[in-house]
Amino acid sequence: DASVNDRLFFALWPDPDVQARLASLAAAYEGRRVATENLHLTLAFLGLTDTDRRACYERAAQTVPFVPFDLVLTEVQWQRRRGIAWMAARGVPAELTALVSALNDALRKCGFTPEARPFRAHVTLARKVRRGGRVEPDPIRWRVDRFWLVSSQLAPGGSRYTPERCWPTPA
Ligand code: 2AM
Repeated sequence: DASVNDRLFFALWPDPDVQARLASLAAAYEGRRVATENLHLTLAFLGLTDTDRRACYERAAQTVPFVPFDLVLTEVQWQRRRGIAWMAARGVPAELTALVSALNDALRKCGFTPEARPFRAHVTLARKVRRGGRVEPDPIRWRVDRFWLVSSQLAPGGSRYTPERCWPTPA
């Protein structure tokens, strides 16, 4: 049963409108562009997770305080060394920093080891990009009112991401 060991991560999931705007910026890059419906912002990467651990992560997510916020994505950056193009925000809202920190704290109780590097809010647009630059397009304003547990499936055309559950849980 493939669902016993899913690759999971917590993420902010843009609505289709924001995904389409991100995709139109990704289109400027030659390389392996992230499929429009896969564009997202990772909060915590959990990796291969069994059902017990997953249940613990889901209970942990339930305890995380969430305050809605606007994320304004302002710049597209490209790094030659890693061959990655991504979009980021000049200023990360305090609510987002607090969310990641509370989420990591809650997940620790399930045995999760958070990323040691500081959190850098970004949406990966394309990989294996050999040419690029830094641009400041019209900012993308993204209203964030929940966060998601997402599973990743390997598919012939590349990974496919499925947002599975969100918090705060819809009324
Ligand atoms: P990235 O966009 O910066 O590559 C799904 O793989 C998501 O989890 C991606 O957004 C990816 O970030 C993120 N991620 C973080 N750590 C990862 C890891 N060790 N392996 C794969 N993906 C990771």
